[in-house]
Amino acid sequence: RAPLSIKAFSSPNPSAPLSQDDLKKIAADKAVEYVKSGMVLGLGTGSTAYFVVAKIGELYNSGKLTDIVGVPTSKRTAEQAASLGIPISVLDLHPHIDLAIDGADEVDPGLNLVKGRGGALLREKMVEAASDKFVVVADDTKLVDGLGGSGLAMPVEVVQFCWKYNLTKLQELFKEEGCEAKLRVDANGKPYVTDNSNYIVDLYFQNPIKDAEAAAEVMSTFEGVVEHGLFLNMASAVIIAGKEGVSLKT
Ligand code: ABF
Repeated sequence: RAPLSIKAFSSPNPSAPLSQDDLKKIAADKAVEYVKSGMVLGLGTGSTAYFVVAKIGELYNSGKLTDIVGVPTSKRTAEQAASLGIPISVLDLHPHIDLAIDGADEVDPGLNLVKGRGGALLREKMVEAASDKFVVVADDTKLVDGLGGSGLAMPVEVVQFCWKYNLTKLQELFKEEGCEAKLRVDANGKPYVTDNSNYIVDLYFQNPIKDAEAAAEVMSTFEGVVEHGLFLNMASAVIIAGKEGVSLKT
């Protein structure tokens, strides 16, 4: 992917303590600076992407952005965009996306990502892979030395049919990382069902994944694995907001 040329760095006011939401909003606003009139936009999912869509809606409604189309990565983002009056579409009608902006769960030093804790990984990966530029927005809690290193889930979307079969295979694949695989459940203790009617197996690692590229390749060969949360070599840039300021990594 072509690198982005804009360099961004700013220092928030040190006297005013910033919440995690403030940081997400700062990163989101910075990312929206890349949005131009006439673009087809991949609209991400999650609490940081929420601020991105809100800002795009604000600019669109004030007439500062015109002639844009958003391709949402989840039903909830589609609802948010539609509620703001942003024109929305789907990949089948807009297979070429100029710019996608989305959050992430983990960001490593090579700008590789874990995504999908919000449950939208399949549509996110499809939309972001179809984008000329993919800008990630995150607060600095998302930075890790190695993927899987946060101790939080790395999601894998699987078909409902014999989901346990894949859960066992995934756990076995990552046994050296001390992986525990769990079926994601909703607030009622029922299996969480994605926008695409699949289940999610969450993988918890004691140690970061040794070879993420190899792992991604192997997971993709498992019949019944629809998509996994490793987004490797996809990000054009990552905008990270921390207490010290906002930085752009390309
Ligand atoms: C999406 O939202 C996901 O890929 C990721 O799971 C999540 C990040 O959420 P948040 O911005 O709320 O931390 O981008």
